[in-house]
Amino acid sequence: KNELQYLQMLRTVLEEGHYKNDRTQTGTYSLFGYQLRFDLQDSFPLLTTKKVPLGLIKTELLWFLRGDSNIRYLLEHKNHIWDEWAFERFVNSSDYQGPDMQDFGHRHLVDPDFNQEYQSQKKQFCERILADVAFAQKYGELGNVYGKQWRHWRRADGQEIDQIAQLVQQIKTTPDSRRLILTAWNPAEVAQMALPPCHTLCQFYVREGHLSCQLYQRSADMFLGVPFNIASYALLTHLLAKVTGLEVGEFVHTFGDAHIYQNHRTQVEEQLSRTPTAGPQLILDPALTSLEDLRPQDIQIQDYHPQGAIKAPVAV
Ligand code: DHF
Ligand code: TMP
Repeated sequence: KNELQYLQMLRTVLEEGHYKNDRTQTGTYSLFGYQLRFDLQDSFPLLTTKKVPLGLIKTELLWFLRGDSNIRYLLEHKNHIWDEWAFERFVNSSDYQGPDMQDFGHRHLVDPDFNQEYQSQKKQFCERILADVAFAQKYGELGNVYGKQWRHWRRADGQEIDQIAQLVQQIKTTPDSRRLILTAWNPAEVAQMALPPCHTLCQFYVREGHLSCQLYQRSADMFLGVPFNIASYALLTHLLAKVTGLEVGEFVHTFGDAHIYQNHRTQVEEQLSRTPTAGPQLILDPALTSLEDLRPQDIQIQDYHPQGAIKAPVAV
């Protein structure tokens, strides 16, 4: 029943969404304000109506939890979900000497010759990030996105705030607190970010030994980003529950601008024609006691039997 809610929301956004232009000039069907509730006791909310790669969700979350905002770590783990936003900064810089990549997000979709050139340049870019530390420091960096704000929020006096460490401490010592907040939205630094945080703020809540999480997502790509976001925050809730000795409760997902890109329409219709099956179970290494020494292999999924992947272009 967790997944049916997501599918119902997809249907609603497609049928009742208002056509709206957007920053990427792709065009969307959009609704403002919506909420889903996932019971984390029931199953782990990884969609079964299309294959969602948990490996990429794990390494992205571990990257946030490391306090890292440089794509080098992601590339080392063969995770390419953030490549375009780092590449965009590089091709707009004076260090880039290759063929014109202006507006690559659109042109690679409509011009096959350009697409070949673009794929080759992006591949060279990723190889250089892995091979050249100085280059990676300069162009692998996305600006002070999620990880930096979570673990190294800079105060005016130069000191840093580790929101994750504080959160773990507060959940343990004052579980009834109404101030269990994790925020990535730092108004002083939003302008320098490659992409201002989409999952902007979340709040945790403890009742009768169960930990719940509510996320406010200001902008939601319903087909591509949201299945990742649901699994990622469900996983974060499980991890925080594990290290604070709690059970998991609910994940409440609250949306601002919820949209389906116009060029995802046939993919969404394909997904809506499928019937969901029972969700998988999450298995965390029983020895896990802290978020500091977490490794991808400490997180496993059992009984995940999804239908085939559905590819769609990401709007840059
Ligand atoms: N921009 C937009 N327009 N939508 C997003 O969802 C988005 N997400 C970002 C960064 N910018 C974004 C970070 N998260 C994919 C999933 C999540 C994500 C970025 C990309 C994605 O392309 N998923 C594919 C599979 C990718 C793969 O296998 O490498 C998918 O089919 O789910
Ligand atoms: P925006 O900054 O103009 O809102 O564009 C961001 C796009 O990326 C928008 O389509 C939402 C999408 N997105 C997600 O849905 N989830 C995510 O985790 C990220 C990073 C982006």
